[in-house]
Amino acid sequence: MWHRRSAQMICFALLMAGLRPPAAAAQQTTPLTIELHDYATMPMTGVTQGTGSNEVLLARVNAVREEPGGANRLFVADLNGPLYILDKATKKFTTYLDFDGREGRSGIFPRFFITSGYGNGLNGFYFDPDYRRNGKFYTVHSEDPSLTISNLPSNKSFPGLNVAGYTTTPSVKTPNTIQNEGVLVEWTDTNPSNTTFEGTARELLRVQLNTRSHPMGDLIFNPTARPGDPDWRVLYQEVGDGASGESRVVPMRANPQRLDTLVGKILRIIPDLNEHVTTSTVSENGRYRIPNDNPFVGTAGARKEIWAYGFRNPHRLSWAVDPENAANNRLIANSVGLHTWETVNIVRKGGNYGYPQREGHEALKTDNTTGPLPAVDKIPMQIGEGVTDTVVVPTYPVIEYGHVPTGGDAIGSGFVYYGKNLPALRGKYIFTDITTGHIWWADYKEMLAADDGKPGTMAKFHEVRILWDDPNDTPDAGKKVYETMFLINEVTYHFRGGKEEHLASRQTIANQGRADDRLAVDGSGELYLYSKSDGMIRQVVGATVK
Ligand SMILES: [Ca+2]
Ligand SMILES: [Ca+2]
Repeated sequence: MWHRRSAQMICFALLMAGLRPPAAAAQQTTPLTIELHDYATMPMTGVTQGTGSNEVLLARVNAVREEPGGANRLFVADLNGPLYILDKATKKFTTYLDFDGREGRSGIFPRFFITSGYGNGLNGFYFDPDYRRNGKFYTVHSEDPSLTISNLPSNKSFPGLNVAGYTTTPSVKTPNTIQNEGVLVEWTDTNPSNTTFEGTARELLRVQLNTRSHPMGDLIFNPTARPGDPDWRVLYQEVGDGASGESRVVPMRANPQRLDTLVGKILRIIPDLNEHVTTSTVSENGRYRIPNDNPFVGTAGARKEIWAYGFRNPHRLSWAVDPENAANNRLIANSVGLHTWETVNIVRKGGNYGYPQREGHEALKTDNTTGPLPAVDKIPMQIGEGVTDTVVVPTYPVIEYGHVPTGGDAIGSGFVYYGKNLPALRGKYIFTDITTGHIWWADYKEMLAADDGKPGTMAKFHEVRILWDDPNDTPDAGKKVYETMFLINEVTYHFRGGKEEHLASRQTIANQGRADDRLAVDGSGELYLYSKSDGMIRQVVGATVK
């Protein structure tokens, strides 16, 4: 009894002092096991024996979204170009659009770029919240700005796409050398009930990126916003830092912190020029509106689109919805770290997430190693090449894990589970590591509590094991339990004809290749897991704690 009380008091003292050590590794707890069912096999857009980091992936599936309104279709984006409609009943994929118009190919965009960089291609896809009525959806893709050919779309393979009047926008400038562009496009299908596109497209935004890493990608609408709410049909768009933040070129390195650039940011815009007309202004390029309540609207020299900043690669956004208390709803961004910390961040209006002066709960030094925070934990606000007199306290992640064997190399996506089928997952945030195929969970309430302004307090996270049926086994062999997705992906890669001995692309912690796993949710909040290495979509059909 005495010992227990002492331990409690020590814990209390640590907590009060803000000294609770960050959870760099998963906690030992009663394991949570999820059961996976092979749901759909993506058409192969990679090759079974190839070179480079991308073509060896059997399909670069990167977004799985359910058509709003309880329809029976999923829309699935492959970075290599196709946007498919997946019929949930027949599991049949239909190519709805194809972005790959490179070098005479049959797709839409002649400057489309996929060759290198893990995230380049058709990266983002999201439905307008009012899609059932307006047929609108949004995509983000990469283009090669060094090409001198036209950047106008072609409809040679998609005659229903009316390209008359389509014009591109001036690329938003990013300081220093440019190797990539991220392009946000609004599409309007006049007949959403069939499997073909007929209608128009409108370029909303084009952003310069310094390198081919960390592109513009994921996008999301607040799923709880309803007509009349300030957030109704307001788009949150992440833009990676284009690897500027790790550059040794000093002016480039500052880009994620600079409020006059769009890179290393999360943006908040109104795509429809007819929405929120009295509470917003029209953007510089005339294609979208900017809400008046964005945090830097009144800051001279700052881009008014910015909602939060100081990110490296916040490549996955999700919206945590607490069905019992709307005050707990949050936008969450998962950002891939440089050499040290992978992070889950609760996104605050105007928050500076510190990169490249912070990584995880530490300072990031100019030699790209991490160390203790400075005594005065503040960062000067930067607009242009100089800093301003304003200083801000950075916002810290709520979960972090290290580049260690019990961690991984690069955080994937995650979701707070709010579905009905898997009670064991309710209130839990479940997330992946891309390369190792680790899956973990954290308690969402702990994540909210860790969003306390203290760098050292983090939510704990816990291992998820995976029950899966190996197709190589005899039918009576039953399902086996796996520690991570890695072997499941490797077995399936070989089962589908993959000829490399191991999964492609060597990584430090995963060692042999990259599993490339991410989670998705459908309209009911049920979970799917998709993987590029083996080109599969799997459904989470069970979850037990024992
Ligand atoms: Ca249609
Ligand atoms: Ca904290």
